[in-house]
Amino acid sequence: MKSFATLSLVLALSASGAALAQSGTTKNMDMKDMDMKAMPMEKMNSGSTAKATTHEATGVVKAVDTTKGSVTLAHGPVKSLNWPAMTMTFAVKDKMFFDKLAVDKKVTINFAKQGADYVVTGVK
Ligand SMILES: [Cu+2]
Repeated sequence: MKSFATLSLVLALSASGAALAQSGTTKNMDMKDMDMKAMPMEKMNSGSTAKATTHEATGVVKAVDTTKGSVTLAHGPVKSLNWPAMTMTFAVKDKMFFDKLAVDKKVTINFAKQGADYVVTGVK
């Protein structure tokens, strides 16, 4: 009888020990799940800060408007923005870039999104 009591006590202890170990494992798994859920959020955050980064496009100048401060470019795909090739107008706030922008000239520009505009930040 005494040995049975000891055995049942050992069983009870090992059972609770297993339960503790299991809850410990579950906790770790929850934390891993949280980490995995947090990762896309980090990507989204870095994506929103990426708006301030500059992009590069190579294309042919189609039109230049020094008064309005804009250049129309038939540019190739822009991978960093998932853009296909297209013809579009960029804002040119720094007038010195017009020295390098002439109709029918092939250029590589750097640009950044500023509000609703894509602004030229460099011309090669
Ligand atoms: Cu475009």
